[in-house]
Amino acid sequence: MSDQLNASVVGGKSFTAVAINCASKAGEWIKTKLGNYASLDIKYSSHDLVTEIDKGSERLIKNLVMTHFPHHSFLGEEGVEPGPKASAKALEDKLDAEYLWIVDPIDGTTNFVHGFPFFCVSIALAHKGDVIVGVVYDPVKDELFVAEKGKGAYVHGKRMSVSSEETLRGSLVATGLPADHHYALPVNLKGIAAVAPQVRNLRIAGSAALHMAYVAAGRLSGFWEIGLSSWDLAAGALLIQESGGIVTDTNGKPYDLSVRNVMASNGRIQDELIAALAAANANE
Ligand code: 2AM
Ligand code: CA
Repeated sequence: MSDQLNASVVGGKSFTAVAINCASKAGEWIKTKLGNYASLDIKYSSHDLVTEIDKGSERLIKNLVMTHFPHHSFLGEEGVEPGPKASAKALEDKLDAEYLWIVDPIDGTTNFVHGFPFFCVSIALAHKGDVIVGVVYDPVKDELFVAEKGKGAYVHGKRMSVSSEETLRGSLVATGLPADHHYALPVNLKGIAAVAPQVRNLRIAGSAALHMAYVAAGRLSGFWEIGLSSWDLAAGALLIQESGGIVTDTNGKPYDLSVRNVMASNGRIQDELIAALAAANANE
């Protein structure tokens, strides 16, 4: 057995199998709670919501991960104080971990709260800061997106590859409307004004991780957003890289876990998208 294989199989369960198990269990549970939850908290602002379902989903995932890998570190959105400073600090504190699970228990909480069926569970495992497993599960469509570093990315068991669009003109591109209305939203609005006239059309569906999975699957040719956190991006970044796409920050710096302003695409339109943001002074 190779060292690589040894490292990723502990107690008979592979990292990827545990990630898939966690995402599908949490996703199925979340789906049963759609339109059926008791409490809603405002986190950072009225645009930043959390329900007891987010917290329950994270507990479920954390318990399962810790049962299999008690010595691994865990970074989940709901274990961190709200706000960009706290999320950057929480990642920094754990970046040295040998194995770090990075979890968004519901990405697209606002959609979940409103019954808009576009949200997912996002689970990544990083080894010494490098994402080696990424799983995104959309329970509404029962779609499981899975990537292992160096081994490709799959949806419904079929290998994914990014779209072949060469130009912005022919591209469907997504972005987000950030919850931070002081800094990130105004920047992204400038980007939207710049990019919208250049692409076939823009989509803003409210889940960064699912948008990233759609870039990996070739359904979107690009996605960017300002002011995200590691748990929004880690799994989706590996999905895209393993599907032949490119993930950088909005200035073109290669993706790592600290990236908050993301630009992801099929690779072919990456430079044009970054240039469009730069020309509008909308890349940070
Ligand atoms: P979330 O649903 O897990 O919070 C929408 O633009 C995207 O931004 C979603 O993926 C959402 O993830 C993410 N996001 C990042 N920071 C956020 C915040 N403070 N409030 C709401 N959504 C946020
Ligand atoms: Ca979330």
